[in-house]
Amino acid sequence: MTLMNAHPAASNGAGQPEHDDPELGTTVPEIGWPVGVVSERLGIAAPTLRSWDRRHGVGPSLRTSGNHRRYTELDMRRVELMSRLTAQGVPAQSAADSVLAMDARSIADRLTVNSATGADDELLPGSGRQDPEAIDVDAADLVESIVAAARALDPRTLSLLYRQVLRRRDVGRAWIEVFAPALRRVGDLWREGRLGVSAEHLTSELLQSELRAVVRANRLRIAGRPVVLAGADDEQHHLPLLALEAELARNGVASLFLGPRVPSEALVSALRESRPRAVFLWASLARPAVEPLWRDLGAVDWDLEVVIGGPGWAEGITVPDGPVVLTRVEDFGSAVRALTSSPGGLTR
Ligand code: B12
Repeated sequence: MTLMNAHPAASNGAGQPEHDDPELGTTVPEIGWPVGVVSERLGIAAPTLRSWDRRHGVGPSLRTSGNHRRYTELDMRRVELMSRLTAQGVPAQSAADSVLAMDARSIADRLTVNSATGADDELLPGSGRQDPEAIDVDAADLVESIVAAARALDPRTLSLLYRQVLRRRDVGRAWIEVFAPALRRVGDLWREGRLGVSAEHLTSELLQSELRAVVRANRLRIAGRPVVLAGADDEQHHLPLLALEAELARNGVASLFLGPRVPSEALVSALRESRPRAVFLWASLARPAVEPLWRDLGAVDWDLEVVIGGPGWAEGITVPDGPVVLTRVEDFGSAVRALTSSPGGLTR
């Protein structure tokens, strides 16, 4: 295979690639790496690598005679640093500008500093510790980076971004400022046919594990009678429940997490067994005002606050006379307040 250098100044004129070795300070011949190997070695999806090359000029500086792209070791270091910066939420173009302005030594130094502090994944999200290396990036840029990583089906960057967000913000702010807007963008792109269902699944699956990590990190704080969290019957969306579970855990409030798609009968029987003071029910998809659940709550014989949230709940829901109080909440903060304070509902 003959390799040609895309930057003529760096070629030895014999088609033999060469580069300045930052360690040795000399010019030595080298072979380049194809995109698949770089992708595997650095854990960055090949479409992301191609997009960084095409859109931002951070890519392979060599080409084979067959015009296949080949990365040098320095190209790979550039890409690695670009990946770390975008994972911290730095917009791709700014990350590319920084990386391209740095010489080999500065790139190597920067990568060493980042690995030494374990900036990638050492600190537990939501544990109260903050990553001193993390840059406090604008929420809009983080949303953009999350959506770009979702579209590129890039799990590593997505996870790093989620962790980065949770290191700098508590769960409530993270949800309101970054996660919910990113989810809405993903949902809109999916509806317009501009993003596949696999990207939507990846976005939500990885977010689920990061939110659960917050619960794990706070497990020693949690005590007391749990509140119940559940999705409405046939309702598959349950990320808001996971975000609530995480924020409640940070506040030391225990929850009994029943997950998505909880049929009315199963819910009422779990409520009767655990006798919580409050239950939160989420619905994204539209539901009728009259459904078995509201009638079945007639079986409740203790003071129970039923808090409902999400765009799916109909107007005009009524619950049987008795100890059940129904409260509708419009946002994350109100849901947390309703579940952490003593009962007192709005409608009946
Ligand atoms: C992730 C996702 C999925 C994942 C769910 C994974 C999971 N574990 O939750 C998967 C891939 C499984 C999925 C499946 C489906 N999905 Co979906 N999904 C989403 C997505 C992108 C995010 C859902 C979410 O968490 N939303 C929560 C927050 C971010 O959004 P919100 O509800 O609009 O927030 C409003 C309020 O609720 C409030 N708010 C925000 N956060 C919080 C938190 C709390 C606690 C409170 C009280 C309020 C609150 O603020 C907003 C108003 O300003 C949404 C997009 C969207 N806009 O929601 C689509 C979306 C909800 N899905 C949609 C659809 C159509 C489906 C499917 C029917 C697709 C299909 N044909 O199979 C199925 C549903 C199957 C079922 N029976 O439930 C549509 C629903 C349209 C509609 N209104 O009917 C949406 C809106 C996408 C779209 N733009 O069209 N989905």
